[in-house]
Amino acid sequence: VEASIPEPQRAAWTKHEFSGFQNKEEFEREVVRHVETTLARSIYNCDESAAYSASSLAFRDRLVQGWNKTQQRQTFTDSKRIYYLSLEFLMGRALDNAMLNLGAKEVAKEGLAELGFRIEDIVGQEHDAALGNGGLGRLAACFLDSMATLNYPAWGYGLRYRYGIFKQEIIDGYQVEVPDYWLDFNPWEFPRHDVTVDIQFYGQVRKSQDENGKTVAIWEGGETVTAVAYDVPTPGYDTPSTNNLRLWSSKAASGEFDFQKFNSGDYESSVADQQRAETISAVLYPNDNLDRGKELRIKQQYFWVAASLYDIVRRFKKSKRSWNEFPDQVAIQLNDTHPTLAIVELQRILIDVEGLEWDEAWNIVTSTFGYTNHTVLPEALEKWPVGLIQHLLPRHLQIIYDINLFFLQSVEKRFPEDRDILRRVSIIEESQPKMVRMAYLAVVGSHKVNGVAELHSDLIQTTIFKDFVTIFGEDKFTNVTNGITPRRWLHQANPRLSELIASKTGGYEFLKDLTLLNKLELFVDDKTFRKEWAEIKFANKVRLAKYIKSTLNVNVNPAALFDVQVKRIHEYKRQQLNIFGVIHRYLTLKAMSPEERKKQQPRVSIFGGKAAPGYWMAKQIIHLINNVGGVVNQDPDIGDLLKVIFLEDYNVSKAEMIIPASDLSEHISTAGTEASGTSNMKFVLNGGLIIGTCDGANIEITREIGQENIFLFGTLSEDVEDLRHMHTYGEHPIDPNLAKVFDAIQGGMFGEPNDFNAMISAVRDHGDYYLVSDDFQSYIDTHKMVDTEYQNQEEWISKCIRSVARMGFFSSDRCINEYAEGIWNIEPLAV
Ligand code: 475
Repeated sequence: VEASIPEPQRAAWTKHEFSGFQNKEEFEREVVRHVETTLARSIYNCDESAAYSASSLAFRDRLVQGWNKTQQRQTFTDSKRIYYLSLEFLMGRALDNAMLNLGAKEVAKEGLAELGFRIEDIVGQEHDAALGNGGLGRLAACFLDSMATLNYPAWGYGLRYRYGIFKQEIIDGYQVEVPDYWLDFNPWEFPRHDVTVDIQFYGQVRKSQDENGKTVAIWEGGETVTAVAYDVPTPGYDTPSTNNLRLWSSKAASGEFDFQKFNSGDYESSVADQQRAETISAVLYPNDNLDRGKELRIKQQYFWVAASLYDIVRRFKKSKRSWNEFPDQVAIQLNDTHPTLAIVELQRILIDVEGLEWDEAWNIVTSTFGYTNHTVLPEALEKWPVGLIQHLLPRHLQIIYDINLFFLQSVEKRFPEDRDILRRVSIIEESQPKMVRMAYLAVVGSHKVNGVAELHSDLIQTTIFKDFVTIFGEDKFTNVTNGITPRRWLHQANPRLSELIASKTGGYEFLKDLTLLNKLELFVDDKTFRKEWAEIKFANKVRLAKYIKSTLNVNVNPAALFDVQVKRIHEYKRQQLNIFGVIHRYLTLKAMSPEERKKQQPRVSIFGGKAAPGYWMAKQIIHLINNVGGVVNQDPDIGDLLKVIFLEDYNVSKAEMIIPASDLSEHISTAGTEASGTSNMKFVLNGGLIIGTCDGANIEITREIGQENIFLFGTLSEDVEDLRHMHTYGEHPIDPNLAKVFDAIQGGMFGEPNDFNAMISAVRDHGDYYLVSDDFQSYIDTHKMVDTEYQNQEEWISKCIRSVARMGFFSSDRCINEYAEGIWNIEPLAV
């Protein structure tokens, strides 16, 4: 690296190498320097916000060291890189993570203390980076952490939304959405005003002849928007490796801030053009597991994909290799179908710009891409009207048609007697209007397709992609069960538990090899260990109880069983089943004599999660939860026996506080609907047990930790179809206990009954698609078992410890190694 500096200047450049702070003294010096110079503030009125800013800048300086080295090394060794394309990166806070990954949290803690601050308060100043909705976006963030920790040469590519997921406020029991403007002060991004790409939209395609007489397509006209790169360093744990997350921001192309309009005095309309361009990266679509088919959304997708590919191709071309080496240098992973246009865009670059033949180009394309599916819900599968793509990206539509033509020709040749198969597998759905099926395009254009848990990977191979398995063979389809980073979800969220585990497993090695947790099994019967374990859980519950008191002014008893369901609100995730179960519990308690009540296990039912702003039923569920809380929490007959809490604005940093405080968490989706779930893993890793259905990763968690350590209930996925059929065409009596719950709601016990008509009729009158009534009895029976088992605290703690000891499989490090070996074909590159 040094050799690239010309000899006469080399000494001057290298003698000034800056290495950030190395100890407490130097950390303090850097904080003070940043307060005074970078922030231009007086050190005599430095508040927590300024202390956060200065600490972040001090850590950022350190990150940049490793980041530059990592990038230089990747460039000089010219090794294969993985590019992870995701429309969402739900990163949460960065400072605490940087401190821990760099191993400098103690230094910072002591330094901040000497400067008069508590580190928790400083870390708590940070605004979450919330560029995601839920599971898919948080998975991308865990993957970045693992890819850096394992020293893989990896880049993330995403959009730099000006507004992340909205902030949720609960007003009179209703969700209200407030915009999340988060960029006021963001020390974690580096604007690269010199790294820009002009992205074309609209226009026309003209056929022409090149100098060899070959017909070529020329895409011209339309409008141009400029993508500007913003880089975010993403550090690994206990390694200098620091990868890059490149987020694109849109602005008007420089020629576009139109001098003609400007000169002709049309200043206002030229500003309007500017703003229109900036709209592309303005806001994250707030839908989880739902595709609404908005034009701006596909503009976002193309804008981001085209800028990223231009960047990737530019980097590849510097190596002067031949095009057939592209897949040896570049792997691109599609996080769901959102970046599927990348397949078309690369094919376009190769044939229209670089002049390759179709087949050669298509080989390169399909060897480069891998596609991860995250959902089988029909309403989430992306489809775009042909007419919209024709208008927005006319050349891409032609290429999509050609991809489809060649694909269908090959299918027809192989299955000449199947009259229906072409219609079924066509990338173009012959509906009114015609639609482009993005998942099919992603399958056809990738060399590997994976689901995110075993059941889900089996399901996609037997349902939505069944024909494609026949056509391409089983080897193209695989499973990579999701994982979570133990750095954030154990070490950062639950430092005391992490420390206790370290004391028993031989230090913090388990954070890099999570299977070392199995050493904990040796201590299951160790009295003092169990006591410390229980104390940590209790302390985490006390902290959450204080938070509940300070935000909702409800007193909850930290000795009660904390029963938690926090995730996006969705009918398939069945928060309605949970709240109906809570109402059943309330009715049961009310019907008891005071003596009988005294024998009951006290509970706190804790909910949290956002509803998509247009998802009316989900909002009704939130409203019911809040109204039930309003009644139950005031009821003197009930006291500590039951409290119902809705925590506002669930996000990554709140998850870090809530998850370690759970005794029991709920993962109760209708079987076959939750692709994997990842919070299930986080809860178990933090010493909580699960009540869940046989769905997603719950099944593999059960296999790993043992079925005696999990509370499973409900319909199995293979029986769901038959039950739904019965609901529609046969008898469908409502479960009698559920009917009593409905009566209570409709009798006005929880406020205006009409507010909840839709929730009840979905079950009673509209076929109960999510099987709430079918699963109700087994759900409440299983909760009864939970109550009984919780009374035996010794046995409960043993189950928790054994479960944690067996969770090694669910590290996202394992998951990334599987991708690296089975899909990306890349090797680690230590700095
Ligand atoms: C699954 N989001 C979880 C998680 O694999 C799984 C879809 C369309 C539009 C916008 N957002 C989406 C998802 O599909 C999504 O978040 N899926 C989730 O991916 C990670 O653990 O079961 O629901």
